[in-house]
Amino acid sequence: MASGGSFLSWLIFVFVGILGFISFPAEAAVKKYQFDIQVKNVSRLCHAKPIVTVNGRFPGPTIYVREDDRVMINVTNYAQYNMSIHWHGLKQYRNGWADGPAYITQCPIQTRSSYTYDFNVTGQRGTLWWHAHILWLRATVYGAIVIMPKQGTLYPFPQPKMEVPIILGEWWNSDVEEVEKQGTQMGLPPNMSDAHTINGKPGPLFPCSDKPIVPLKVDRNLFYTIGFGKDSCPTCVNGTRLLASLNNISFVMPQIGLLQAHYFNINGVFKTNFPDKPPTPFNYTGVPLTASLGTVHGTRLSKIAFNSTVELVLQDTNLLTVESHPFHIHGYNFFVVGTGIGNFDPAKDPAKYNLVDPVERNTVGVPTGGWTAIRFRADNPGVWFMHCHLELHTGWGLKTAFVVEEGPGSDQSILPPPKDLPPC
Ligand SMILES: [Cu+2]
Repeated sequence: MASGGSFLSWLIFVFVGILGFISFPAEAAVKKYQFDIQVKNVSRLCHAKPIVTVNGRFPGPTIYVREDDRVMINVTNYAQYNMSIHWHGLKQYRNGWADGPAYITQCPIQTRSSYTYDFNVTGQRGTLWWHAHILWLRATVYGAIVIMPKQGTLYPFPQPKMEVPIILGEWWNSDVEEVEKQGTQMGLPPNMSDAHTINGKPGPLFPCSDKPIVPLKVDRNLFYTIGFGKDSCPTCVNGTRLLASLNNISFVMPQIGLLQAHYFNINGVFKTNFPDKPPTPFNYTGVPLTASLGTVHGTRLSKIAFNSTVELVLQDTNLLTVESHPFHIHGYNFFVVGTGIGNFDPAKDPAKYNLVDPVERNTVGVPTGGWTAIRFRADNPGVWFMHCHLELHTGWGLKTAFVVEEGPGSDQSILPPPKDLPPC
């Protein structure tokens, strides 16, 4: 939230790039824009209210000009407030008439009247912004001005691939002019804003915002136990060596890439019989289990249908000892919907999942002697590694991979391998 002191403080961060060059051929030395000042209903944080806008947009339109252009912006006021617009940072050499502050360089544009801000952009480039310069209307009446270099002149930095103006602002659920009036009556700073905004949006953690979509319905439930174990090792000092496993399977690295084997249908490299749950359920986090658990070795993967929704519960165990493991999945971000200590309870724990605003990650810590539940949509075809990111554990076999099938669409199949893909 904004403090009273930073009420209506604004910043513009801008990444300037080549899109402007493409979108706006520079032969036109006069750039004309029409700004209609309109009241429009806009909703944020579940609160709809009428706000003053330019052309019905919040934030307003981005102005693209080139250094040395003449710019003519005709402002027509259809709102009930008087209006003036300031072109923030433009030097307006000898031309204060186009600067905008009400009662300083002009009288405001009255309702149903127009005024054309007519100015040259000289000796400056980069990204600035424009905003209302009367009352507190700049809370909603603002936008970016991108000044590109002259044709044939480059920016003083390497050309970026694209351009995205990022405008920081604030949102009040109440009418901003009313908020200001109330503050004045009380003799105090007005109420703080209800949210900061980026390009007019408060972000996914606020109510009624666009949110990343967590799969709510699960097509495939996976439950993988994480365990340590011992193998016999005649050449080792103790005659044994440590290993690690998922669902009691310690992964064996193949001799060629699994993705190649899958793409070219090469048999004998891996099997797709990785079990969806441990072969024998037990009290995973009870007393340490040291007996032989018959851990098997294999290059076993799990096949996942294209675009299916997957829930994977990673359950730590007390096989030899409990431990915390940072699990990483390639090819996807996933949502962490739940976590807990002890044994995952499929009857009770899902009811406690966070399906509203779970974190989206590519790596998640499975707590010591606990579990973590993640969800993702398998919309990326290919072979995707999943492993503990502690190299020691990975080396002991704490890994597997998903074979995600292809979809029917033309852009839902694995791309052909590059020609210089290294041979094994
Ligand atoms: Cu680990």
